[in-house]
Amino acid sequence: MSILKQTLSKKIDAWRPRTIKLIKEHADLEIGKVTIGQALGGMRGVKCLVTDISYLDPFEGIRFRGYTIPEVLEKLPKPPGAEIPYVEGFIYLLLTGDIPTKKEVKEVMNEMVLRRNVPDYVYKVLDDLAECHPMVMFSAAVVSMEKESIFTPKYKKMEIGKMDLWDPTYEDSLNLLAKLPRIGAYIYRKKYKNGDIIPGDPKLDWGGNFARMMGIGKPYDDLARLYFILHSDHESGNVSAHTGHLVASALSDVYYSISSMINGLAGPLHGLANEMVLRWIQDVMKKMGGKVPTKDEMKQFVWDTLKSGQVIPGYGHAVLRKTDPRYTAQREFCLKHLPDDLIFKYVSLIYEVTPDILIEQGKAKNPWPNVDAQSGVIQWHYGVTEYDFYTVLFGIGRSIGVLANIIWDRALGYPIERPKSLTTDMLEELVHQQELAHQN
Ligand code: HAX
Repeated sequence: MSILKQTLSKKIDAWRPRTIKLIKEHADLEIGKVTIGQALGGMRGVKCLVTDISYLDPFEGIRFRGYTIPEVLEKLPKPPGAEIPYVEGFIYLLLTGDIPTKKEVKEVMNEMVLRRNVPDYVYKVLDDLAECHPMVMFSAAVVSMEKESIFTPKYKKMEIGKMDLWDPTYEDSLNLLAKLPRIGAYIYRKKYKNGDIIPGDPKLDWGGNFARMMGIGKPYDDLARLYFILHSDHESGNVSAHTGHLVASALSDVYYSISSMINGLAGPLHGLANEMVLRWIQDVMKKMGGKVPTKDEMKQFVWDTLKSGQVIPGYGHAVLRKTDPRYTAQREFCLKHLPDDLIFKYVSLIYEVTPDILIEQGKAKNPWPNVDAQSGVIQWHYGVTEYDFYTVLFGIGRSIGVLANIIWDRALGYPIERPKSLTTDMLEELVHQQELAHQN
């Protein structure tokens, strides 16, 4: 058994008594209340999910297994000559909570290489869907591999007990993760580069191999590693993570779950926002004839967008109440590698003017930029100008966090998810009862 799987197995054994004790002895302890505003408002702030993979503080931003983004980037082992850590080490961290040694990372890397091979029929699916949006191709490719699941036949044959369900889920997850860079790069080259497919190199790490198969030179390998790490997880309640968790809670295998996760990510208020940001900037650029606008001109574009009833893509967040540290990490990459890029200048100018405007408008609870405000510009700089593709990159990264969550969901025996609904009549009756109580 690999060091990763052994370590994970030990961690699971040590963790289970904590969850069991909480359920057995403290199940009735209240952790919050739910208001009508929350029930009708997308469940904002309702505390009803548990994950230990990441935690999102509204003012600090994301921590992965307790580590901030700068800490993750500093502490994890890096490939020789690289600025950004191995994604394989980050996978190890999310699964076990431990910072791996170089040896442990190498072992995950070797395992990924062994599991990389994408079945031929997946390429056929992708070829047949090449006219569709890349997210459709991505989702279909993942679900088409369902027949590779190790979990599903074992479950059907009743070969495993509930406490062991995590084991085949782990195997499925690593098998799927290992294939995602190949699938992503194939979608890109098939759709936008005349099907000129570049083979992978088994000597390369997950991120480095993705950059190679995309056909883009350094430092795109570091960018790929950074991008996948930053987009991996944002605790459980966002649409993609929650969808993956929800579908998996029915004991659907990870191929069904991750395909569903991808479908949720494809919404313009979620993962597709990075595409919308680039579309919006390109539109402004066209109107400006390619020149960088003045501050006042940019303010006018932002106001025009708001007045036409549109949102400013890349700004606002359901939980965060400050600039997203994932935005900051990418901004730092831009300041180092592409400070003079024209689109980066637009992005910086938008950052200068937009928060004040959103505050003045007074609607958005968070006027600050999120991860999507910054991610497209870097891709564009390195030649990935087909912004339809950006959310596929997000989805490859997000799979890392969602799969880590699903493995732990199974390990801790989380049940099928099933919140309770009320009717509008019932809510009105509650209000009526409260009004009567006040009158008496
Ligand atoms: N521009 C203009 N108006 C905005 C806004 C923005 N960027 N963000 C929020 N608002 C508006 C909302 O539309 C809402 O208006 P109505 O009352 O008229 O419906 C009001 O402000 C209150 O919204 P909120 O409570 O601040 O925000 P929500 O939690 O409802 O929504 C969103 C969070 C991220 C969906 C929202 O901020 C948004 O639409 N942003 C633009 C799209 C975007 O960048 N999405 C990516 C988010 C990060 C992510 O998940 N990436 O995958």
